[in-house]
Amino acid sequence: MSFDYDDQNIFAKILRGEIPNQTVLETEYTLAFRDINPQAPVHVLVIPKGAYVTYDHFAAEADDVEILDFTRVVGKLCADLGVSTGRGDGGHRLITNAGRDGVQEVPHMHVHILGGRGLGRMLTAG
Ligand code: DGP
Repeated sequence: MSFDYDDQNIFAKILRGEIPNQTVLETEYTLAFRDINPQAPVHVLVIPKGAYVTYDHFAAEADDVEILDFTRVVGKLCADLGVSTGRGDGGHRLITNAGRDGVQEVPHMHVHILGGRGLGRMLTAG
């Protein structure tokens, strides 16, 4: 399996500092920032700094340290943003759209953290 990464995508430009973002958390391997078009009171995007198109690309080719860091950042953010499932917080939904059928808009791997209100059923038709 091979994955083609387009380094002109918006998130690559954000990582290069060419486009501003509202950073929530940054580590050596991972960046988290506010979605420009929030769909819920909490809507944060988490991206690896490496050049990965989709989650399956990341899972296949990222180093263990990148995957560990990304996973820990998502967990820390859920707590920091008040959408954990611990401490009586209300919980959250993680979404990672991939490819054509996943209706992925930006071809740099990202996970949406959504929460702060009831999010309804997972999928709607169409
Ligand atoms: P998707 O690829 O469909 O999972 O969604 C991409 C998301 O990225 C979408 O919710 C809007 C957001 N987005 C697009 N362009 C920008 C941008 O320039 N800055 C920020 N912060 N978010 C963006």
